[in-house]
Order: sequence, then structure tokens, then C-alpha cells
Amino acid sequence: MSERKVPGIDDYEGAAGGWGALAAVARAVKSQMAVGRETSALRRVNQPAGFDCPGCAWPDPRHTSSFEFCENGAKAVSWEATGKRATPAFFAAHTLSELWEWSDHALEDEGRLTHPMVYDADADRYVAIGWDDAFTRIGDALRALPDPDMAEFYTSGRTSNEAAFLYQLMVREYGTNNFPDCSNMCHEATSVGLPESIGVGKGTVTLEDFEYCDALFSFGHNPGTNHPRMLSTLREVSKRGVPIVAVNPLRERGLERFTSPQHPAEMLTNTATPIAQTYYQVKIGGDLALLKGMMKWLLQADAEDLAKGGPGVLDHAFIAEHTEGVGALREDLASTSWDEIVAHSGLSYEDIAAAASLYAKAERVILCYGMGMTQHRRGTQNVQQMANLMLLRGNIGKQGAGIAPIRGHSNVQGDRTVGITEKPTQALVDAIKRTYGFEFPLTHGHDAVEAVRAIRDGRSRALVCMGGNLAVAMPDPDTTIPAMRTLDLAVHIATKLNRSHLIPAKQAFLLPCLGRTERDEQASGLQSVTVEDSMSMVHASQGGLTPASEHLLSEPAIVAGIAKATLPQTKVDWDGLVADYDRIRDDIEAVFPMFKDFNRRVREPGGFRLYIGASERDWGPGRKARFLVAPSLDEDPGTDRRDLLTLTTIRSHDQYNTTIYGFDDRYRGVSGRRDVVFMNRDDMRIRGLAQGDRIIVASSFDDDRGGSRTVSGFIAVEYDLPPGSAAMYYPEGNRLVPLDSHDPTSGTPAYKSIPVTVRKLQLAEDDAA
Ligand SMILES: Nc1nc2c(c(=O)[nH]1)N[C@H]1C(S)=C(S)[C@@H](COP(=O)(O)OP(=O)(O)OC[C@H]3O[C@@H](n4cnc5c(=O)[nH]c(N)nc54)[C@H](O)[C@@H]3O)O[C@H]1N2
Ligand SMILES: Nc1nc2c(c(=O)[nH]1)N[C@H]1C(S)=C(S)[C@@H](COP(=O)(O)OP(=O)(O)OC[C@H]3O[C@@H](n4cnc5c(=O)[nH]c(N)nc54)[C@H](O)[C@@H]3O)O[C@H]1N2
Ligand SMILES: [Mo]
Repeated sequence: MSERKVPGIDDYEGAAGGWGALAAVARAVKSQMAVGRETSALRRVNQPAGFDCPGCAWPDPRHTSSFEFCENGAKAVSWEATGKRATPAFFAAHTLSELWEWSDHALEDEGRLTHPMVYDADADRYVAIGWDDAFTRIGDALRALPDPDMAEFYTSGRTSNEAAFLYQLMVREYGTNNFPDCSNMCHEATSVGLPESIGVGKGTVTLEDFEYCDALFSFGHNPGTNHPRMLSTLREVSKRGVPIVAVNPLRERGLERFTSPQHPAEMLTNTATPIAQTYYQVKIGGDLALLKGMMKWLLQADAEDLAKGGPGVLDHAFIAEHTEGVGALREDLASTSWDEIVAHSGLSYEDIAAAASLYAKAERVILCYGMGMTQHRRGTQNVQQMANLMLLRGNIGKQGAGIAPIRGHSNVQGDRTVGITEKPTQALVDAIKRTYGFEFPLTHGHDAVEAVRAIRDGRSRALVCMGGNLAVAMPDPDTTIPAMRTLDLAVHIATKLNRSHLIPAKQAFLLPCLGRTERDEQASGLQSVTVEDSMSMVHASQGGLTPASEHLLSEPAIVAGIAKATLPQTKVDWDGLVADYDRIRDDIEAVFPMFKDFNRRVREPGGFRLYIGASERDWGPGRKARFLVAPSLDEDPGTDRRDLLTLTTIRSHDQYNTTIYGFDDRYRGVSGRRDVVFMNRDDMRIRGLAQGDRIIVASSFDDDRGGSRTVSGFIAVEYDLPPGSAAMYYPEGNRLVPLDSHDPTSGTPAYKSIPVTVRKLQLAEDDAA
């Protein structure tokens, strides 16, 4: 860390967790909740008969009810269960143009939405409207479109299985498959890449497997911040003496050491459990090279061992029985030189050999990964090379081993399972026809990038958003936001105000819904919903708090309201389904047979696991697992120029996606600000930059914008990351990413690899900035 003192920038010496985490929870609760009524919510997180934590998709220990403490889960809960309210009086006092100038933090910090609202263009304000009026007008507007494919239906991954199922049912009866969803920006490379490799687009491990693994690899994710409950698992793994290997350009504290707030001895003595034994600071976008390097080393070691009469290093029996395509992989690796591998990964041959040899020594390996792997132009290839690595030693489909994509939103995986997909299968078409008697087209609809393109080009005229903050989460706000302003209809179903809601279409509606923490009463009584976590465990979630306003409806009820108004000839008994969510679950079971006995099984403690073929070495009908070849070492083709830095965008410790809880990033030593660009010391020196200097970051993807794709006035902060790599926060960095910079196979935006130039702001520019 540099000598120069800059406000809000310091070294963080502590471990992850510990007293800092407890203090942060106390602050989050104090700033949001009226102590007493709402704080009782914190005791019901992830409990039997409680609600599923909206914080992340990490599973809960199956049969325990021990309180799993997590700082960021507590922030998520207190943010939703806040005592603050954004009422019609608030909207009467502020025009949308005025609110546009507010920060993302300030908008959500107004608190929970209380009334359904409609945009009044003359006053430039949202005004209250009755639910029935809102539904009628939305239904009229949707029916007025000449073609159902001119409407986009976005889903963000907090939506329960029940709400998501009804939502896709309504949209399909309406007649389109336009389902942009947050998964398109997140683990789409997994959903598209893994089925080709192992026959299923989900992880193959369970929480129990972590008790049996003898090595654990963590590629490109930051558990200390984004799935903190995972730290308890990593701590147990580490205590067993199992090596944990982190592959990440940034040194992330949660991967280094952790003090568990569940363990009083560690708290009192201020000791920490070391987490990663080895930390490989790969270059941003260097993972593909590292993975190929590890595999190349394994093949060489295998050949040497076989030549000496040994059994080899690969699992030859597994490869022969269960896989195909190893020949092509061998050829690809043989034609890739170590020089290239070293140059592209930013790691030495010795480092890569050490990682590979550690992998080879372990009998049971778990490989976890996150956004650092998927959000690249070759995110799909990244995922498939990880699968290759695992298949080479039979590390899929045995106890203590497997591949573990760490999902984002708490139900993003479940939403997909119950039909939120722009690419429906014939089986889904048939099942819906059988269950409801209507047909819908098999044609592919729009994913998130396609949806924004269609809106930009005027091909889509309506946007309905089930949660989320599409305009801010997507790349290229300079394209997305003006495009959204041209819509005929915008409908946002949300808990809190965000920037996407401030982009009025000709008609715009803001519909407030219940959150997970709240009681959902319907005609048959108190309801619970279900969610699916990262390990395909489905379980129930029931809120206990009094709703934030008496005018809120549940997400299923809002979908039903829109459906009835839009589809006068509907074949679905919407009222009946909403009256009793058990009926929705019966219908889910009817359409998706893997939910057999849904209502019974979800009432068992801990719920149940969906069938994952690859976990049983069942790779799908008539097929084997496949080794797949990635065309080169280039994770982000078209971005490598020596004069450029590669910038990645990351989450701070004080945010949930576009929800900014606060301005601290404790483990990275940042407090009270987000206007930072983390840079390598040498890269700063070469550019004549000192700690805290104001800079201008310009995307080299600028052909279409004539120099305007820049972020200006942020400060340079020295950080431990490889030369040539830099990082800043999401969403501040999103304007540097063009809409077209995405993985062509999965559509995932390349948020993690932006070629940029960085220079010091001159004094005159600084004044202007
Ligand atoms: N508190 C909190 N929890 C969350 C969220 C949140 O915002 N806040 N978001 C939720 C969602 S939707 C998601 S998807 C997950 C996201 O969880 P993560 O996947 O952990 O998300 P990111 O913060 O984007 O961090 C990715 C990590 O990848 C590293 N990285 C960046 N570029 C590269 C690269 O090229 N190679 C490698 N190997 N690593 C790289 C970064 O240094 C960082 O540590 O978390 C979920 N949980
Ligand atoms: N540069 C960059 N951009 C990224 C990423 C990145 O790493 N870098 N990550 C991407 C990823 S992984 C994701 S998942 C997307 C996230 O994209 P989104 O899912 O669209 O965004 P969120 O910020 O999670 O949405 C927050 C809003 O959801 C609403 N909300 C909260 N709870 C509920 C609820 O229970 N019901 C309803 N109906 N609404 C609710 C609130 O109004 C809140 O304002 O962003 C993507 N964008
Ligand atoms: Mo995500």
C-alpha cells in the first residue's frame, strides 16, 4: 500500500468475519429497522418454518436449525424489513426528473413501496392508482400490441418458484417466449456450457460432499462478500487439513482467512482460520490458459507415469466408460505451447505445475466458481474447460467431488427450473398443452441482451419486470436507458424504488409486492413459497412479518391480476391457484415431473433435492460426458492490446447487485466511497499516477461512441492484483461495456474483461468532472 494518505483508503489487516461483521450487522439493523417488530425477522432466517434468506443461493446445513449467522444476509433482511416507506406523499413531492439525480443508494433508502402507482406524464410524477385499474390498463396495453413478441418479460432471481411458474404460464398463454432474466447476465455460461459437457446445466455437488473432498478449488468468486455462509463450510474444510486453492486476480480476504462469528473461541482470541492454502493471482481473463496448462501438465505426468509402468495420473477407466472426445482435447493441448500458456495466464510454469499436481494428488476434488469465470466473451468455454479438468480424473459423480457453480440470486436456479427460459423444449410445450389445453410456439424468444436490442430497435414496445433493476444491471446504460424511454408500456413489480422505475414509458406502472420476510395470506390462509438453492435443494420459505403496507399484493397475485386482464379467454384458473399455493405446486408437478410429490416432499425438514443426472454419472439419454475443445487461449477475443489494461467489475462488501447498502468495502480497505479503480503498483507508476490521483478510464470499445465511453474523476488505488489487470465496482463500470461485448454462445455480457486506457485527469478536466 502506498505511503500517500487518501481519505477512505486504508489497509485492512483483519480476517473476514469476526467482530467487524458483528458491528456491521448492528449498524445495518439500526439504520433500517424499528427494533422489536422487525428484528424478530433475523431470528427466522433459514429456520424450519422461517423464510429463505434473500441474500444468496448457498444451501443451508440440511438437518440443523442452528442459526447461521451471516453479515450480508442480515443486511439483505434488514434492507427489506426496513421501517422506512416510499408512500404516495413521497412521490407527490418529487418529479421523476428530480429523482433521476439521486444516487442508487438514496433511491432504495426511501424504503418500501406502499401503493400501486402510475406515471402521470404532465406532472412527471408517479400517482397512486387502484390495483384493478392498473391491471385493466396493463391488460389493455398488452392486448393492443400487434404481436405478443413485441413484449419483453424480465425476471430477477428473487422470485419464488410459485410466482415464476405463474409468470411464465401467463406469458406463454399470451404467446411469446421473450424471457430475458438475470441469469442471462450471470450463470448463463453454466446453463449453456455444462449441458454440452455433462448433460445438465447445474452443479453436481451437495453440501455433504464438502465433508469428503480432499482438495477444493475456488475459481473467480468472492465468498467472503457474496456467499458468506460458504465461509463456514470452507472453514470446516480447511480445519480438516484439506488444501483450498483460490484462483483470483484480486487477493480477497474471505478467501485468505476467516474468523467465525459462530465460534466464540475464535471471536474472543481474535484468531482466524486460514482458508486458501494457495492463492494463484491469475491475470484477468487468464483462466482459460491456466486450465489448459493444468490439463497439459496432467497429460504429460500421465504419459510419464504410464511409461514407468504406473497406473497413470488420469482416471482411464472413467474416461473409457463415461466420456468421449478426449482425443481432440489431447490434440488441442499438444498444439498449445507452454510459452503461450504462461503469457496468457500471467502465472509461471512452476505455479501451474504446482496447481495441477495438487489437483492430481487429490482423490476427491470440488471445484467452485462464480462470475470471474462466466462473465467473459468465452465464458461458456471457461465453464467447459473446468468440466474437462474434472472429467480427466473422474471428479464428477462421486462422493466428495464435483463441479459447483455458485449461483447468485437466491432463487435464480429455481426460476429456470420452473420454466423461465427463452428456449422452451418440446417437452414443455407438450406438458403445458396437456395440463392447460393451450399451445405456445417453440420458437426461441429474447434473452436479456436481445431484449434490449429489440427495445432499442423499436421491435419491442412493452417491458414487464418481475423485480430487478434491468437498466442498471445491463451493460451499456447509454444504450439501454434511452431505448427504454421509447417504450409504450413499462411495468415494474418491485419492493423498493430503483433507477429502472424512473424511466417512464408512455404508460408506466410501479406495482409493490410482498417480500420474503412478510406474511402472505390468501383465501386458504397463510402461504409459503419454495426456492431452489445452488445445490438443487428445494425448500419452503414462509415470511412472518406484517406486510410493509396493507396495499401490497404477493407476486403470484399480481401475475394473476395481469393475466386475467390480459387474457379474457384464459384457460387457467388464476384465482383458484392464488387462493392456495399448494395448487400451484400441484401444477408445477404436473408440468415438470421431476417435482414428483412436491407438496409432500417440500414439507419434510430441509426439503428435497432435484434429480441431477451427472451426480449419478447419468449424462443424459444415450450420451456420455464430453470433453470439449476451446478454440484458443483467448478468454476475451479482441481485447488484447499491450497498451491497454484489462478492467474487471466487482461487487463491494456493501452492496447487493444494484442495491447499494452503503459505501464501505471493508475487506478491501475502502470506506465511505465507491469512486475507486484498483490498480497494480507498476501500472500506476508507468502512467505517472500516485495513490488517490483522479483518473479517466476509457473503454477501447469505443468505435460507436467517438470517445464518450468513459468514466471520469474516479481515483486510482494501489492494490494487490497482477500487472495489466484493474478493477472497479459494478454498476459504476457498466457504461464501459458495450451491449455487443458478450459471449456469443450464452449471451452473457463480458463484464469481467473490459480493455481500457487509464490516464491522469488534468486540472482543467478535473474541475469539469
Ligand atoms: N452480499 C452480496 N451477495 C451477493 C451479491 C451481491 O451483490 N452482494 N450478488 C449475488 C449475485 S446475483 C451473484 S451472481 C453472486 C456473485 O458472486 P461472485 O461471483 O463472487 O461475484 P463478483 O463480485 O462479481 O466477483 C467475482 C470474483 O471474481 C474475481 N474475478 C474478476 N475477474 C476475474 C477473472 O478474469 N478470472 C478470475 N479467476 N477471477 C476474476 C473478482 O476478483 C471477484 O473476487 O453473488 C450473489 N450474492
Ligand atoms: N458490471 C457488472 N454488471 C453486472 C454484474 C457484474 O458482475 N458486473 N452482475 C450481473 C448479475 S450476476 C446479475 S444477477 C444482475 C442483477 O440484476 P437484477 O436482478 O436486475 O438486479 P438487482 O439489483 O438484484 O435488483 C434489485 C431490485 O429488485 C427489487 N426486489 C428486491 N426484492 C424483491 C422481491 O422480493 N420481489 C420483487 N418483485 N422485487 C424485488 C427491488 O426493487 C430492487 O431495487 O446484474 C448483472 N450486472
Ligand atoms: Mo447474479
